[in-house]
Formats: sequence, structure tokens, C-alpha cells
Amino acid sequence: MKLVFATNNENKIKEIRSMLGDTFEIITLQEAGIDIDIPEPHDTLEENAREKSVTIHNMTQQNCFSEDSGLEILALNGAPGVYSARYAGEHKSSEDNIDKALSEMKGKTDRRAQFRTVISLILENKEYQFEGICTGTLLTERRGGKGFGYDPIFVPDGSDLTFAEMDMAGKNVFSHRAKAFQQLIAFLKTH
Ligand code: ITT
Repeated sequence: MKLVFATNNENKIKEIRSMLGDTFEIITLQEAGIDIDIPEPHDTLEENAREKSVTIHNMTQQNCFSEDSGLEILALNGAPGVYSARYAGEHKSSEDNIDKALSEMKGKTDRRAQFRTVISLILENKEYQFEGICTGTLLTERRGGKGFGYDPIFVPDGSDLTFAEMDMAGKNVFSHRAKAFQQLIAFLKTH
């Protein structure tokens, strides 16, 4: 089976490809000849994920999936959450986003946070969603050079390493994206 992956994030493509096995094949937007900035106009991961998959489905008429992810920090009432990609402002870097998170968390003793991923799948014109959550702790400074986004400041429960200190297989043992993706695979195996 082939599914178009509605994302412009190279890191997501790499992580998902590393988990694929022989369940299905991914077609990237680039491979599908689509060059658009997919809209994310909503206030929830669920609505944004749906917006992305529906947009690409309407353009390709092919089965496809998208995912929307965010870092939810307990002491910040769930921020940056759905706004994780642009926490420090539009067109700011991941480094700026991390700096903002560290600064907002200065002096806070409750460092609990979670990453959450919502996958939206469109299969034969019907939409299905799958969620993956990874709970953990936010550090006060960066550690590690791998991964992307907020990886250098997040230690998942059950590990002493940040996501940025793990290789992709190590991150997949814990990650929100891997958990959501496992559900997607299990679903596809029964359809
Ligand atoms: P799309 O094209 O798929 O929309 P995006 O980068 O805009 O790609 P999101 O809207 O889902 O993706 O934004 C999620 C942001 O949250 C992302 O830019 C990172 O800053 C952060 N993030 C998501 N997953 C992460 C992970 O596994 N590790 C670290 N940070 C992550």
C-alpha cells in the first residue's frame, strides 16, 4: 500500500521511514510534486492534523496521512502545545523556541512535560485519528546534538538521556511519534 505523507518536515519523514518495515510505502509531498505550505490554522493538534491530511487528499485524491505534534509543559498550562513550531514567533528557529521554553520555565520546580502526536489518516475517503504521548522532564539546559526541535531539553520517562542524545532507534523506543505510528500500523494491518 502507498500513502502520501502530508508533511514538509524532513525530520518527521526520517523518523517515520525508520519505523516503516514492509507495512506500506510513503510518498513524500516532494515525490508527489506538491509544493505548498500546509495550513495549520486551528487551536488543537487534532484539527490541524485533519486540515493537513484533508488538504493533501483534496489535491492528490490518494490515501494519505499527516501528523501534528507539540510539546505540552505542565507548569505552563500545556504551552507551547499546538504552537510548538512557532513558540518564539513566525519564522524563528528551533533554537529560539528552546530559549523561550527555558526562559518561561526559569525557577519552576515542576518540570514535567509531554510530547503529543496526533496522526490523521485518510483511507478510502474516511478519516481516522491516532494519538501517541510521551511523558518526561524538561532540563534547564540543552544536552545532545541529534534529533530536532525541543529534543535537546526533553528527557523521556524511563531514560536518563535526552532525545537529542539518542539515535533514532533509541528515540523510537519512547517517542510520541513512534507510539502514534504503531497504532496506525496496527490499524492498517486489519484493513
Ligand atoms: P508539518 O509540515 O508536518 O506541519 P511542522 O514542523 O510544522 O511540520 P508541527 O506543526 O507538528 O510540524 O510542529 C511541531 C513542532 O513541535 C516542531 O516544529 C518541533 O519544534 C516540535 N516537535 C514535534 N515533534 C518533536 C520531536 O519529536 N522532538 C522535538 N520537537 C518536536
